[in-house]
Amino acid sequence: MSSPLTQLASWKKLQAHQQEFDQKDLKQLFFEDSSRGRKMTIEAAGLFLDFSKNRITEETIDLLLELAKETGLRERIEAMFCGDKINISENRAALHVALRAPQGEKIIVDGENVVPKVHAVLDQMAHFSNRIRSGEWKGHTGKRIKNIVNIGIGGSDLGPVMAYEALRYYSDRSMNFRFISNVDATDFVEATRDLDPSETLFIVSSKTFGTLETLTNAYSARDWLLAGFGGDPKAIAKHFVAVSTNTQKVAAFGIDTENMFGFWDWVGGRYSMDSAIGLSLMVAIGPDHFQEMLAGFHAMDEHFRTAPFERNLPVLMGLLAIWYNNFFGAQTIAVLPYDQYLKRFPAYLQQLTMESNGKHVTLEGTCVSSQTGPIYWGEPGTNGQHSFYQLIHQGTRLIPCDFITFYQGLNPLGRHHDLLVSNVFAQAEALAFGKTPEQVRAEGTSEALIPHRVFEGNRPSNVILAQSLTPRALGTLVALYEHNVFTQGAIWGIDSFDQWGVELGKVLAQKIIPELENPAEPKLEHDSSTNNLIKLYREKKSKTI
Ligand code: G6Q
Repeated sequence: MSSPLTQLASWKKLQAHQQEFDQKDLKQLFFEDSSRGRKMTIEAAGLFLDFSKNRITEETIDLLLELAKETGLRERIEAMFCGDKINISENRAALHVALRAPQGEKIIVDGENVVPKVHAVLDQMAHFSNRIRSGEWKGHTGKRIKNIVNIGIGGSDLGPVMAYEALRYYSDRSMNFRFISNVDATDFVEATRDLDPSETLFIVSSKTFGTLETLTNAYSARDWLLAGFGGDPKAIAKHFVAVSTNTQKVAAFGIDTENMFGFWDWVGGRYSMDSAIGLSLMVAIGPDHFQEMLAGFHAMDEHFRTAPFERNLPVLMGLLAIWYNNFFGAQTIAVLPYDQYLKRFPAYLQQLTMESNGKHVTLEGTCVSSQTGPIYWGEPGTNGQHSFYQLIHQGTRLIPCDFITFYQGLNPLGRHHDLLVSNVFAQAEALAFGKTPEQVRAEGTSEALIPHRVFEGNRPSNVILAQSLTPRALGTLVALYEHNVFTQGAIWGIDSFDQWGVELGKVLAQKIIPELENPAEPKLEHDSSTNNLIKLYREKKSKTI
């Protein structure tokens, strides 16, 4: 068994090195090297990263690279790209990179080249999307489909909805796109209340086709649709398609498997938005834009696989996350997109990062020796500035921030874009350099108020810029975070591709469902709190209000 991470020579050196930062702040680092702001930048695959406002020196990078070497990051990357079964607890490959591999590439899983299969499904998706978009695909009564409703949850929802919102600019505005995920009926009712069943198509997206929330919503959708067609089951064929790996269950639900779009067990849910799970997105933006997005993903994949680590965007961002998480005790990372179309990006990243790296055992099954996955969170700027930024600027916690913005906005309007981007630069500057008591005093502030108005500064951030929010840029950005997460997981030596932590609650819910529904008083054998809550709910649920 390999020695614990915290015993590695590079880890110990990083611990010692971190102490130096008690004396050195960002202001001093910039003062010592006036070219820092230009030097500590990288441009790759159309993304520009300024990482100069981090609490690092060149030595920090060297030591972090040493850690990457000692933990075998290069070998882990190769293992992923080669289709090795790196998801060891599920005995599967994690091959989302194959979803965007160009035709002609070879990626072998269990002796089979999977790239042709990927392209066959992409062609099937394109054919279907074109038929819907052109109006050739008609509903049961011959009407054109105007409403697409994706039913899915977790990885089968967050990616499609994030990407649809992100690329809405490119979407067919004569159509409506809705996403239903929650088992709370409100989600279903609100998403369908103004829709005409004869113009509506449901895409039931579920890798397993066994997920409680998705199947409950799919059955409600079927009832809703049949009610609109006087109960005629023939209507299903024109109004339901499925995205899944489970043909049998799709057929059992009553969806013609001709109208099923497949993918494979080596695509993890949270890594699936560029598989058939992205079907609703492809209908929205069209196959060509979808292909452009895949090209963006692929460009970042290539960069990640081939660029030297010191010039490698995802590797550097992953190492910086480790630096703050493990050596400064930072518990969270804020992702702050300054583009309204990216409003769902932080929510998407929450799953990608925390389901992947929220693990407490190593690949060998022993307890990790250090903290693992930080909490990712965020909101689009500038809105966040008027709510939680206070804590980032003046609170007691260290919160590294990723600012994301574009040189050009998609909706030019007066001064808006300059004002937006000025806020990115100003926030990063304020966080890094703050405001000293002397500066506050010089503004004529009374002595009593000075402590309240001081900004310590020395708060780290990355600034990520791209030309504009194109499908390609979105693909590149998502792949950047996928590989950033991979880098972190590889350093910690954990399985970033399983998610056993979501299982226990699901199993317990299955036991509780009949205890809530059974007309006869059930014999409850939970703890006293759960028993009491169940009793209370049973008592109150039928009360007239
Ligand atoms: C993601 C997880 C999880 C999954 C959902 C939906 O990595 O596996 O979020 O995507 O539980 O699962 P199905 O697609 O099987 O319905």
